[in-house]
Amino acid sequence: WQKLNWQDPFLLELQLSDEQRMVRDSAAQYAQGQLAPRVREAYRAESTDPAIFREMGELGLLGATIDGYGCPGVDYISYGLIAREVERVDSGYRSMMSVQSSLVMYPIYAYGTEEQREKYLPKLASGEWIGCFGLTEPDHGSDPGSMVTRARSVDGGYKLSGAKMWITNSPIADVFVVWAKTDDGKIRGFVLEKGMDGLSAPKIEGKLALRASITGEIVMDEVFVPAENLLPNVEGLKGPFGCLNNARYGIAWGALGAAEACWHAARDYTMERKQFDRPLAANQLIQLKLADMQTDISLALQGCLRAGQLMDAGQIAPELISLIKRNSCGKSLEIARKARDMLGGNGISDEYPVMRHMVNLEVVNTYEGTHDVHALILGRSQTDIPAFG
Ligand code: TGC
Ligand code: FAD
Repeated sequence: WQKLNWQDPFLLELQLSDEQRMVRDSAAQYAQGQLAPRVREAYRAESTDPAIFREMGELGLLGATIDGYGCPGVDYISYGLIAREVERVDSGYRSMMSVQSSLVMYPIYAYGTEEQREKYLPKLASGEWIGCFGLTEPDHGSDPGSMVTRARSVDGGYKLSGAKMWITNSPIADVFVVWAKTDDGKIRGFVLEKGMDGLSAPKIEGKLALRASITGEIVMDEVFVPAENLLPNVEGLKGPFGCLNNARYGIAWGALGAAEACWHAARDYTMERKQFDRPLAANQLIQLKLADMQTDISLALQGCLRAGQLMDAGQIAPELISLIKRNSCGKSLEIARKARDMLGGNGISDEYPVMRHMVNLEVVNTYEGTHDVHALILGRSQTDIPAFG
């Protein structure tokens, strides 16, 4: 019998290849060395440093699964490991990275022309350009199929009108992947660029979560978009959902990084802190919480690893991605709430990362399909009955 490795009960480490460990180590080194020291101030000031994109670009963390165009072409397990390391510091930093990678670079790569790939991907990969993804609208969030943003055909292209809401990176974006309905009512993807007439991206102020990641609107007032900026190779909701599959997969790994940070902080704190003349960790109620955290995180990581193998083999069903996204986010949020409680009054201070992770995870549990919407996706897959509307 082996002694249990309490931090890694399933020995995930031994299930990784040398290359996956190398990618993970380089992401961890960057996250702990460069991101961790500045997150507290960024969060307090609600400020997003655009230099982070260039730093991530230098390390090959943007569009990491894409082969060519300045991207390293790593596998999906490596992509998950990167998300976990970045989100161990802050969900907002992972958000900046995963929008750029899965929601901007991926659709240009998968649905774009060769000219579009060559024009946009290298600059997005290096972080010289920042991208955003506009699907959600003020009145259409969980139900994006009802969007009202329109792309009217005109001579040489389209005129886009409408508004997108809650868009990560939009106020600092150079490249906007926007989904709109054309004259025939079909959903199509368009690449807009900063500076186009009629395009603006005001910041959403007053966010109480994900404060290190800037969020805004995209407002389009008859924006002329040339025909060559249409993504030609997809139409319908499967366009944006194809991108969301990748992003949701990354979130499933990432949320667990945030949960691990909370678990370890709660363990360290309760080992040190004494009440009633003994460490808090000596109490059964505290140990129960630590055991639950360990169990939920380690089982969820194994699920993500298996999903990554299926992604890499091209055998994954989107519903399995819903399962892991929902499980990781829901469990991580519960873990962060418990950890916050275990730190007592100190749990509300930003001297510790726990409350920041907790409020961030409220967002992560909501975006890219809410916890309940993913339950309905899983319900539909078992019953063939859509319960959405
Ligand atoms: P439904 O009838 O289910 O599907 C319409 C068409 O889409 C296809 N499809 C998919 N294709 C690929 N992957 C998937 N996961 C797919 N899901 C659906 C489907 O096959 C169909 O194709 P076709 O060819 O037959 O037309 O559509 P519905 O309107 O009934 O959808 C229902 C529902 C609830 C599942 C869906 O609307 C949904 O998932 N809602 C959640 C919305 C959401 O996730 N929004 C995310 C916005 S982006 C974001 O939050 C970024 S935050 C990132 C960050 O900062 O990190
Ligand atoms: P709603 O759809 O109004 O849902 C509200 C509540 O109702 C939820 O609890 C939901 O589960 C529930 N509900 C909805 N429908 C049903 C139903 N049929 N049955 C039962 N319950 C239901 N979007 C983008 O396009 N790009 C981005 O980059 C982006 N970044 C974001 C960043 C942040 C910080 C946030 C907060 C959001 C971001 N989003 C982005 C939007 C996000 O995807 C949506 O907020 C999310 O999809 C939910 O939509 P909604 O906010 O309109 O909530």
